[in-house]
Amino acid sequence: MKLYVNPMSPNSRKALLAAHDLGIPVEAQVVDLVKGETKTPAYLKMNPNGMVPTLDDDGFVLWESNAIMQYMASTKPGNALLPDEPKARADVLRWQSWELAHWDPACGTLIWENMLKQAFGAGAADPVAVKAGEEKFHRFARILDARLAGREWVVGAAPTLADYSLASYLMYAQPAKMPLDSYSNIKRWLGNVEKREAWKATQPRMPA
Ligand SMILES: N[C@@H](CCC(=O)N[C@@H](CS)C(=O)NCC(=O)O)C(=O)O
Repeated sequence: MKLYVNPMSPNSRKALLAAHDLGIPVEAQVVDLVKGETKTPAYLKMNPNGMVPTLDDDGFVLWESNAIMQYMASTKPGNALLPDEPKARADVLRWQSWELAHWDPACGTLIWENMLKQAFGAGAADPVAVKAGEEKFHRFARILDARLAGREWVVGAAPTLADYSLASYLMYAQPAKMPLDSYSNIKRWLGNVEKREAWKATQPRMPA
């Protein structure tokens, strides 16, 4: 399988986490977003969104990080990351859907305002946007924190794709100043994810 990724991208990391945990050898092709490598005609032919990640499995091209994760897991029947039991599987899909619909945008505003904006020379953080981002973050962090009360993992008793999807944006919790202080369950759970070999193996080297 060939995986077009950028190691700094949380969505790319989701696909890499799944591949690593499942023991699927992937040929990672690094795509430079700043140089516009996701906007070339050849890349857009594969992924018209001009985004990473994109998977190419012997001509089968797939984009959307969570779909890629599920596809990878389904090539390894019986694995714990995507349980076979219908209710557990639906629960994984529920949290991966919530992650894309609510959690990513909540984290994303703070990543842009507090971290990327300056790095891309787009000016200082806008206090109004930061405040709105923090409110959005709190709205959804409360839900995830409540879910994790008394639980080690988001679904069932073992890590699943849902944990990796939900944790990926938190790789930037610190530089993006995500207000995690009052969410003790999220912090404990994130500590569990960070201990996984797959998390360590996919940790990018952060620029200063
Ligand atoms: N929903 C997509 C989002 C992918 C996405 O936003 N990728 C970012 C990097 S994390 C990207 O490639 N951005 C480039 C752009 O927006 O032009 C997924 O989950 O794969």
